[in-house]
Amino acid sequence: MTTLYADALWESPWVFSALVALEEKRVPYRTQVLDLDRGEQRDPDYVSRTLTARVPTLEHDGFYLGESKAIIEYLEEVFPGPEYPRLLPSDRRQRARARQILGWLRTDLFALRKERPSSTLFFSPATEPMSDRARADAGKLVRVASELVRSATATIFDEWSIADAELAFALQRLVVNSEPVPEPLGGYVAAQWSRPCIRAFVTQPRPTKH
Ligand SMILES: N[C@@H](CCC(=O)N[C@@H](CS)C(=O)NCC(=O)O)C(=O)O
Repeated sequence: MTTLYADALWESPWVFSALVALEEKRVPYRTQVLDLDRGEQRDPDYVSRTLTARVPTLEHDGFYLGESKAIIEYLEEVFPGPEYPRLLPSDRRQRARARQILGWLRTDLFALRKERPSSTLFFSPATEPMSDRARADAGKLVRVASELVRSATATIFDEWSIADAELAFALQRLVVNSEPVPEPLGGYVAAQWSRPCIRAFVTQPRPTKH
């Protein structure tokens, strides 16, 4: 049996990535939510099983694995293409580039991520204007995305990959907060957002946020 441990608000970009990966692979799984505000991730049993005590965590046949990128790589190995839909490109250089994008989205754009948090995608938009640093991050994101995305219906590589989902999530930080996003990026985000594996995350029932 496979279980994905997720935040109860369903707003974590890293839970997003893990759930999209499971959906894309079309493997049966269940979800278990943890209320992070109440510290449920610090339950001693969860801590000892998961090592790093965060979400997402994947449990697969008794093996607990944290860190979304590790989860993606694990799912890709356990449920490999072409038997299962791929999460990463089959071409070596494209696969390396996809890993570059995943790594970059986890380690850069901090001001944008702080001022346009993922909660704004699913609850309410930001009310404060962006700082110069967040604006610089937004400019970098748009520049990189414009290099990668050639048309609204295109994918970054020859086939869809998890990098498309994560890039669309990052761009949504601008779209939902009415920041200008040039075409074809706006159309690309909309097209990605209608993909069934992504809809599965977007349509998760969420509690009301206070
Ligand atoms: N690098 C990790 C980030 C995971 C992460 O930041 N998880 C947050 C929720 S978004 C969390 O579990 N926070 C609770 C805590 O650290 O106690 C990944 O990619 O999975």
